Amino acid sequence: MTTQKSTIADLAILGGRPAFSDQLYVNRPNTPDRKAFLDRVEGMLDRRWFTNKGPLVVELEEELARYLAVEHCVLTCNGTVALDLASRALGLKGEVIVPSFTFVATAHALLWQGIQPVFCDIDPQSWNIDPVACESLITERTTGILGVHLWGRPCDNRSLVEIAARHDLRLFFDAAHAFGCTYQGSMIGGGGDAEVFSFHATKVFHTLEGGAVTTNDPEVADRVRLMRNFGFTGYDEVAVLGTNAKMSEASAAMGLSNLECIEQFIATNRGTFEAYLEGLGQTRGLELLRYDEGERHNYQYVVLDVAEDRLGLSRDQLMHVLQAENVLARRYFYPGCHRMAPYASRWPEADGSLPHTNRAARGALVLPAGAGVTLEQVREICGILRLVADQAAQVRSALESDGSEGSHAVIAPARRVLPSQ
Ligand code: T4K
Repeated sequence: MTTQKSTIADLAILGGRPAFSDQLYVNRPNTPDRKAFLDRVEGMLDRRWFTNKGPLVVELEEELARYLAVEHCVLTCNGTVALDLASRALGLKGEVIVPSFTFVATAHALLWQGIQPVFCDIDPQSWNIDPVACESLITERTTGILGVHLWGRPCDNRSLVEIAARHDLRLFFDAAHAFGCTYQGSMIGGGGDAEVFSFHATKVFHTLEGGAVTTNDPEVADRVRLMRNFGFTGYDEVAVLGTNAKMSEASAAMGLSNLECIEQFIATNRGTFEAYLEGLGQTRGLELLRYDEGERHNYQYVVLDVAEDRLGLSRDQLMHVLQAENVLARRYFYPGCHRMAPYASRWPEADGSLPHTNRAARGALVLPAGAGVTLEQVREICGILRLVADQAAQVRSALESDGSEGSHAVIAPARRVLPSQ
């Protein structure tokens, strides 16, 4: 059920009824054909083989390697652990250069291995790691570069490859957002020494929880495979330090079933993105991040860049307005890893060298999209955004005069939606 808004008095944050009776989330999980998934689960139950190199995991690794046009795909239990394994398999230590404007898992995976993440600023246009800034951060302790294809928009791979070669560094990518996206026409997955995917439930392609390391280097793939299973080379033989990073058969059943629907998921995402594009038009102070038409994208993230000086409202004020309407927009990736614990206290000097990161973290607002959001709802969200943008000064003074800036918000600024904690 929805409520049309025609004046700012209709806004829920100022006392009106919420536009949506149900909460609209950023990227609810996609669901495949149920029968296809359940049939695979039935087979798993019949076989009584639930994990440890089961046939569904093996099949999914082959299918994904084909889809991503890469030699090796090693599945793991999640993307964060896949980052851990990739950094170990590449022999990284000392310092690794990484953008701060990313999900905190990217930096955590390095520090978890005792590697210092050296935060690099982003390019203000692409919001991806800036190669020039990256090269200026290389020291004698640097062993690698970790790029992030943020929102699925590819890094400047060519420049990064050149820098890595010039300084004899390892190069790998966090491709958590980039499933089904291309760089210069080739599927992301075979770049650098390795790429790492997240197949978390909220990703366009998911395995409930899951991840993968993909690479064209057989030695890297072998090392990741060994480490993912405690380092076992035989029943009683251990060759290297390892962990348990295996994917379960139930996850692979979901992955195989989702892979059959991937083009449909991407088409839905694209439809949602285009509806936002059309619905927002040229709204002052609200710029929708675009995708290069020359590449393939998965369109899973619909990202607004909110320019407070042009809009007349801050990004956080706009987020509170939307959340009161049950539009659960998110501030990914606020405030930037460098401003989070434990990085902020250990490397406080990083803040001064990341102006573009700090600007992006102040402006980015990710809108509900993907499964569970209809085109009609997108049009209505755009209507609210246009209403607020048209009368931003009045909205701001109303919010600031009654102190209700955040008090009606469904999610308080620093809180996350944690249904079960
Ligand atoms: N690198 C990058 C660049 C990443 O973005 C990520 C993960 C990683 C590495 C690490 O990969 P993993 O280890 O996670 O495989 C979410 C995801 O948990 C996380 O995977 C993702 N990036 C990140 C960008 O978003 P939260 O803490 O914001 O998730 P949460 O619980 O708020 O859920 C997101 C939305 O989905 C909400 O709007 C609620 C809805 N939801 C969520 C779940 C789990 C559902 O409707 N159903 C569900 O089952 O991190």
